[in-house]
Amino acid sequence: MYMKPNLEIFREKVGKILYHEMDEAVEKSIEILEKEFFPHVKIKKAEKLIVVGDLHGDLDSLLTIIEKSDFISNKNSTILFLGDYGDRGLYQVETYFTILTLKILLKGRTILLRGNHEIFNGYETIPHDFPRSLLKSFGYHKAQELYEKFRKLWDLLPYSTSYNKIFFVHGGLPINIESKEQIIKPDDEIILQFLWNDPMEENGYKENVYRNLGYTFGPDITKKFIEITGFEKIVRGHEVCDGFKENHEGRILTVFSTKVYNNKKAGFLIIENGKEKRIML
Ligand SMILES: [Mn+2]
Repeated sequence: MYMKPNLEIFREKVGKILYHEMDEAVEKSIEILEKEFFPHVKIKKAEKLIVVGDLHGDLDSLLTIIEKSDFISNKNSTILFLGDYGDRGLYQVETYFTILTLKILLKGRTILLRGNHEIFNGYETIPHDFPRSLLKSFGYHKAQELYEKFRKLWDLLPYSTSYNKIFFVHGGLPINIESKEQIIKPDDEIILQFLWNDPMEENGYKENVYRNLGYTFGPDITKKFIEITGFEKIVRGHEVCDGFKENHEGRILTVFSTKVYNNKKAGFLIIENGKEKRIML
């Protein structure tokens, strides 16, 4: 393990990450996350918050964000990943290796939320080719061992976080929130919706037929959530768009940080001194 995360090393390691290096990264991350685990994490003292949406194995976008945001050298910055690290892209192993190294070396400044691709309660995503990318890198038996450890690691990732009046989650707002307590200690049904839900522009909710799981939720549900919790805005990932998308009169902001989808652009968000900066890659 390196003393300081070095972007050039992450680039040079493409295709060359050894089993024991990956295994060590996963084991150490589990150790840290076990001590930290809480379903909802409050970000307290970040002067600059860097928000990264879905990555899906897009190492290049990840390293570009780390570089452009000056995350490593700016000690007053925190990086928040909104989940969906593996599946789809060509560099899933490298992407995990990078974010886990950040978690290990800069743990207080690195937050990894859980996305729906960090399989929850056996609800598999389509695609789920992460096991195959482990297999390609490490061979059958070692890939299986590593995958078991990843499942353990995913169970230790928080479902949501907040920073001042902003609430962050991978998918969306549950349709049945009645108290703030349900956010701090969500049950399995709420967690599932945090990971899978999407906003829609008409009031009410519908079954999320596009995803086959969870719901789409309307502006009335967002309004109610804001009234109950006191948050003013929700930032999430999960949905394919050109970097950013607004719903519910700007109360919901989607951030999308991967270029693995054809013709889609990627972006990331910086929140500094109460101001939001949207940056395209
Ligand atoms: Mn997702």
